[in-house]
Amino acid sequence: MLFGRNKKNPIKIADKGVVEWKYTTCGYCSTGCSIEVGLDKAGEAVASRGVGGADVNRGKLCLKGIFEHELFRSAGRGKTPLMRDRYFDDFKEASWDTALDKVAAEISSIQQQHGPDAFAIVSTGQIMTEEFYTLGKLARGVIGTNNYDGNTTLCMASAVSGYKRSFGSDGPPGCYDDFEHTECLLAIGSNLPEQHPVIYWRLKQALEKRRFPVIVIDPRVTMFAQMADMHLPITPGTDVVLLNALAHVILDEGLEDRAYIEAHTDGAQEFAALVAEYDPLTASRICGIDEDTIRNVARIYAKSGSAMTIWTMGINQSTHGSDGVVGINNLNLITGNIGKPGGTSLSITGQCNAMGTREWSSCSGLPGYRLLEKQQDRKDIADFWGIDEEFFPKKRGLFQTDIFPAIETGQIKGLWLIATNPMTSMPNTARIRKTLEKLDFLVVQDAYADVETNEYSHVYLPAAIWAEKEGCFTNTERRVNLISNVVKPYENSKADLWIFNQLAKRFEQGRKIRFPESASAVFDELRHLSKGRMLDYSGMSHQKIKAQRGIQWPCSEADETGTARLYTDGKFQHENAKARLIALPFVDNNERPDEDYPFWLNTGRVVEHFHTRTRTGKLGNLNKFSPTPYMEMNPDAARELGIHHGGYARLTSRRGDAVVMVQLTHRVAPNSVFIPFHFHECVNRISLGLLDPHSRQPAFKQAAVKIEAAASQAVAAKNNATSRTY
Ligand SMILES: Nc1nc2c(c(=O)[nH]1)N[C@H]1C(S)=C(S)[C@@H](COP(=O)(O)OP(=O)(O)OC[C@H]3O[C@@H](n4cnc5c(=O)[nH]c(N)nc54)[C@H](O)[C@@H]3O)O[C@H]1N2
Ligand SMILES: Nc1nc2c(c(=O)[nH]1)N[C@H]1C(S)=C(S)[C@@H](COP(=O)(O)OP(=O)(O)OC[C@H]3O[C@@H](n4cnc5c(=O)[nH]c(N)nc54)[C@H](O)[C@@H]3O)O[C@H]1N2
Ligand code: SF4
Ligand SMILES: [Mo]
Repeated sequence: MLFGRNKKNPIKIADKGVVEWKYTTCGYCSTGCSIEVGLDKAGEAVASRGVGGADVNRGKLCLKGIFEHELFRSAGRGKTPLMRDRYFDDFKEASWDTALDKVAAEISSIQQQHGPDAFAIVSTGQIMTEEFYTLGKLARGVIGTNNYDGNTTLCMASAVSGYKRSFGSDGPPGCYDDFEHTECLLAIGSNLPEQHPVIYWRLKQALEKRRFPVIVIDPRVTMFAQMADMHLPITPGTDVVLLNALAHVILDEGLEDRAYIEAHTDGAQEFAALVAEYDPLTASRICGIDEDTIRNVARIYAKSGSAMTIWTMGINQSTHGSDGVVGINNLNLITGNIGKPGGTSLSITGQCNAMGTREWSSCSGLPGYRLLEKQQDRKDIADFWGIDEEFFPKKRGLFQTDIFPAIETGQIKGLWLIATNPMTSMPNTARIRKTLEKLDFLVVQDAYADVETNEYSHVYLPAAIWAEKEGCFTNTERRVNLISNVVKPYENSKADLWIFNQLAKRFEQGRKIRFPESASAVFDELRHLSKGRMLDYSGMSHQKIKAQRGIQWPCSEADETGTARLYTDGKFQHENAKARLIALPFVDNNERPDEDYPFWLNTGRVVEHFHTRTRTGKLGNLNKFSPTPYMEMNPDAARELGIHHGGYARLTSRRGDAVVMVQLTHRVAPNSVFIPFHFHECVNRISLGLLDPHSRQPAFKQAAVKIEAAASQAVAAKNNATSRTY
């Protein structure tokens, strides 16, 4: 016997028979880990491993990355184009030519009958930068609709808007290396250990070398809150009040960096006058954090040699999302914490390439952070593409969250969805269903044919996924990294870049503009268009990016490596090069719990799943750890309602209802519940999603619900019915 009674069973790592490792970058979250995918003798992807020499992850991966190679052959992938006349008919298989001819013909016919903006395009944060740029060229330069946006409106729009208001441009100024230098970390509405596990690991590594205070602001006791030195369980949706109060204490006690404020900011007086109204006592009654804690946090932050703030959806997905971001920037400007090691406002991005779409897709403007509103920017791009400048609109069109209501009212007749699944990810599922049913024409371009939104399409275009293609992603810290091609596209699916190029050929203007076929040729256009600009790519190439395992922009032709931080010279992107301190009066406009709907509904994510589970729902090693729609509920609240751990509960809001399994936990307060949004026909049936006035981002984190015990699992199964089987 190999294993005698006294011998331990040794851990053996299965030999997967890898004969070659290929370099790529993770396609889930925006951490941007470098991955190598192992191929066996037959060329099948059989393993994934972290890349040791990559600065981002230093050999580590989280559990999603470890199983990423299983994606390529996972259930539900689209094999071939599909078509039907009405969305409730059966699909018929079609050739690529037939399907693309149909899409082009429908776009032209809708635009001729109802005007160019009656056809809308909604894309994603999950395709390559070269694909984004090409889609932008097609949408803005060829098709010419102004109703073109991305799912980043559900995700990063508030960060973008806040950066623009404060600094004059989008672009996160900091980087992960700031953890190595900071003397105080404030984390607001971010569950880093679950949603960006490898950034969290970088933080833990910094803390092992040198202690500094970690302060977490989140209504829930997340894993991050548990490890923090201080946890501030804020009243939902009131972060702006707390941020104003922190500034109040700093100015009141003379702890600000006066020299920095005078040299580099505008608006200090109006700002000081507004925050004077937010004394800690007044603020505590709104945001639920006691006045001594407010004073204490303000002093720790302002007295640190350098201090930084990170945030994610707890800030962005709010009716005060953009203001929350500006509030964070205000705090860092008055304490002189922008552009220095360990001093920064670092928005933790969501999707793998949410940054790439912000930089290059033309969704909100034109490539390279150019604006439709600026004549010179329109001219630059029109000249480079070889078209008439007048073809561009002079201001941006509708955001994603305004495109859907415009379909509802009949202003928009046709829609093209690329790598996004609004049937599960948008608030108020019943309303979205009705909206999609109204469309004269819907084309869904997705790697998975079983994505819920496809139930309403007329044409389905099967896309290749992740490392079946090649190109770049930009991560949270502005690092451009390379996805090299690892395996061939699944069955008859095609790279998004190929699909965009083929479609361009079907329009007259598309034959006038040049559409390079390879990702590296597209990349050359990005280098050219970014030369000398804030997001300079001109010193990068696919080879150089791979050799350095990612390069942070700006990287000019003269640069060997990229740049870790922005605004190190205190010069900002507003015309007078100053940053703005902006007064933020708080308006209490959320749906709040009341007698009829007594609980706060909070929504978010779990570590095992990515978004609407098109991918992670199919991978055994991920789905088996989190297979069921569930709700975190406080045991005291549950007892009063006769609800049990492991039982089922029905939640009702003013929009609809949902049934979930109950997990009793003190992570949530007695008047709050938390539900992950990954499951179809679940929490977005009841969410509200009021919009932020600046960013148009939905407040997914605040709504009011009532809760009752549900009779049995059968009810749950009926209510959560999905068209998928696993
Ligand atoms: N495993 C996994 N990782 C992911 C993703 C995924 O789906 N799965 N998605 C990626 C994407 S696209 C994104 S955008 C990020 C999101 O990453 P995170 O924003 O970190 O994740 P969420 O769970 O959406 O929300 C974060 C926290 O906000 C808190 N919150 C709710 N309301 C408030 C409030 O009013 N104030 C404050 N201060 N906090 C509040 C919630 O309690 C929650 O703990 O994750 C990325 N990483
Ligand atoms: N209640 C609630 N709702 C939320 C949130 C929340 O916190 N709470 N968070 C919001 C946020 S931050 C986000 S980012 C959104 C995400 O919402 P969605 O973007 O709708 O969700 P995903 O499941 O990521 O959809 C991406 C789709 O792209 C497909 N795909 C992947 N790679 C490729 C590719 O290379 N090409 C093509 N063509 N398709 C591909 C996938 O199969 C998948 O169907 O959800 C939002 N909704
Ligand atoms: S932390 Fe994000 S980028 Fe890194 S392996 Fe996990 S999902 Fe991928
Ligand atoms: Mo996101």
